[in-house]
Amino acid sequence: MATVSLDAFLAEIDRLRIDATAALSAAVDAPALEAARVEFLGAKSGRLKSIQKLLGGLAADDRPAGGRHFNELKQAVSDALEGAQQRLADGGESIEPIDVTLPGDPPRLGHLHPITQTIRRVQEIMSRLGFESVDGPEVEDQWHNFEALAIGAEHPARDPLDNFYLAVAQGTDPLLLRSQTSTVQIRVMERRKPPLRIVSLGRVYRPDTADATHYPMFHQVEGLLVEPGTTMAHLKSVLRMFASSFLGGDVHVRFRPSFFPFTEPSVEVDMEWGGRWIEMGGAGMVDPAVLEAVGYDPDSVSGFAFGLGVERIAARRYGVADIRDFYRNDVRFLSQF
Ligand code: FA5
Repeated sequence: MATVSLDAFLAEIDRLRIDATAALSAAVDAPALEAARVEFLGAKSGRLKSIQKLLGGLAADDRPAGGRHFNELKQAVSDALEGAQQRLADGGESIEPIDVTLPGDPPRLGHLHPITQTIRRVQEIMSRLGFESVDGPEVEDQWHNFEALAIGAEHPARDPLDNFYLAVAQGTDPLLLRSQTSTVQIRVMERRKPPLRIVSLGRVYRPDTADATHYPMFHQVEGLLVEPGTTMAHLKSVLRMFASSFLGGDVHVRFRPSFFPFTEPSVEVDMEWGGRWIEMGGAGMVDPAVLEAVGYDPDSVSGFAFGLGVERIAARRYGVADIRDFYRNDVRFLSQF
């Protein structure tokens, strides 16, 4: 009989325990389980039998310990066999049967935010009046947000407390988040010659306290038309046509004398809502000083401009009493539109 050390014997026992439990738990049906049983517990040439034969090669002192480990192994493999038999008798792993005839879970369909829908609708209406949609940057310099619009250095609209100025290196021109879309009028007139009909919709920012008609980030729709012979009558017709297309033929529009540094004369544009007048925006004839600032000849062309609050016209259209609801991200509210 070949001699064998106790360490080598115990290593054999460990390997067999691992192989046997893996094989028995992997058996998926009765023939596979029987094959595993024969491999490990077979009376003639099972692997347990071979290990049992090694016992005789242990030194006499090691034999009691070896025998104890062998018996434990035999018990463990027998238990694993019994567990596997039970598992197959119970019908294998418990797999939930799938009823393929049941209807599936339909994915919830989303849609565009009401403000985005409003923006697209405004662009569509204005394009039918010949106004092309253009974009401008949200981070602006002082020239485009103020100076070219005749808003001088001392004008209160430039107050740091009324704007979101950005931190820039000392000595460089301050930048800010634009406070109005009138910036785009300047950018377009600087690049192009009249005639012009453009509309620009985008975000603007003001440190206003949020309430039912104010939000610190909101959207404006800016319109600009520059053509020879343009008058206030054209401005009023375009705004009335826009209002009746967007809000319905029965909407009342009111023009109230006002002041903006970049239009002359200037008006506030109000729309009637539930017996009250709501200010929707400002408008006027482009001031000759602005036309000159962008290199136009105020003696040969004139133009009008307007800027309306998108949240307010959306609120009027959808019957929303508080514009903050547009930004609460409550799907129960948003899914209505
Ligand atoms: C302007 O911003 C001018 N640029 C409009 C203009 C354009 C005049 C072209 C002349 C020619 P005003 O500050 O009034 O004007 O803002 C216009 C509209 O933006 C307001 O009538 C209102 O509808 C909307 N608005 C202003 N502040 C807020 C705010 N915090 N939240 C929501 N809407 C606002």
